Amino acid sequence: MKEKILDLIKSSGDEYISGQYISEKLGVSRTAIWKYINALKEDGYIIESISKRGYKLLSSPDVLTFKEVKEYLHTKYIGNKIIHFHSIDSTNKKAKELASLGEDNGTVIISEEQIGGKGRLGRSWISPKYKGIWLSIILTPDIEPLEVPKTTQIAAAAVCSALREMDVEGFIKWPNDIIVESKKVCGILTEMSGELNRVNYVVVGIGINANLDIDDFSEDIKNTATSLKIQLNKNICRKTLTARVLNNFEELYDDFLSKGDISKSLDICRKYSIVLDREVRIINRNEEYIAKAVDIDDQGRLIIENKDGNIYPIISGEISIRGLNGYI
Ligand code: BT5
Repeated sequence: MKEKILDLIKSSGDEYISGQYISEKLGVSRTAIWKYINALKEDGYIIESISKRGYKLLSSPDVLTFKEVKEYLHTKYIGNKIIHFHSIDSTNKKAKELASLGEDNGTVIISEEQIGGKGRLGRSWISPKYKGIWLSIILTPDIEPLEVPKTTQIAAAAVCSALREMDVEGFIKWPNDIIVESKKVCGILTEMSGELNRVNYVVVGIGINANLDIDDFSEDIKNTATSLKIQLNKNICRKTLTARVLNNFEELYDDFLSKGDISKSLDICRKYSIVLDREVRIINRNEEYIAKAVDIDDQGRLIIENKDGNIYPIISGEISIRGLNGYI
């Protein structure tokens, strides 16, 4: 009911909408409407109420509910359903739970805060409340498990494109980081459930540091992490960025499913790669060595040339890469 009342108030634009009208239209008492309006105010909506005239929406909060994101979405199925939380341990964890119960392809889980946000290999991801975009997309593609890492490249290309639409010079640090001004602004965590030759579901987790302040980062990552707010010196609108990411993601993901290759995403990943043609430090479990990143192949693997001149691919997910100077 709260949602329906919000829809009505939104649809009346700059006009006041009377309590009487809402009451008749939705079949609820004036007292109940008043309670719902108060609940909306608690959610961050600024609603003016004037006796005898009614209610008018002055501003909506920058929350990432379906109601707030949908007007910027141009997708067919990604984000058709957004399951929104104010706080959760991890959107990836929730997405996996729901996917295993049969949640639809394209459903997106968003939380305003994660208290157990996850990075790769058991690392943690800092996700303070109302400051970032912490989301997970549920996908049920009919692809081979070996192809699943490609969705990380698709997501990286989608985030990079979304940032560039906003005139932010984002770069992709293969396989799963987006970098602005040499610091990490976004990380991607792709997880899957499947059998040897069958994918049950894929969860693509995307964390974007939108409006974090420097003190939101723990001491150990203050020098390597940044946010769009820190870079641009202003708050950014999280709901439009969320929609841009999902719009770009669907376009690139559909291209992959229809053509069977990720060439469109790879064009973006190569163009904005921050590792290609550079010497990189490769940290592979116990060993660490320096090599040159020479290409990203059609599978989305990083092709490196080691000091003996051997050229070989690295598969996403097994390796982290650190640059020689500082982090990248
Ligand atoms: C990643 O892992 O970069 C993947 C991060 C994915 C986060 C999203 S948020 C929505 C969804 N739900 C989840 O629970 N996760 C996904 P990795 O490459 O392993 O990088 C993790 C490392 O980045 C940490 O060990 C820290 O050093 C650093 N880090 C942690 N939080 C950060 C932040 N907010 N910004 C930049 N760096 C961060």
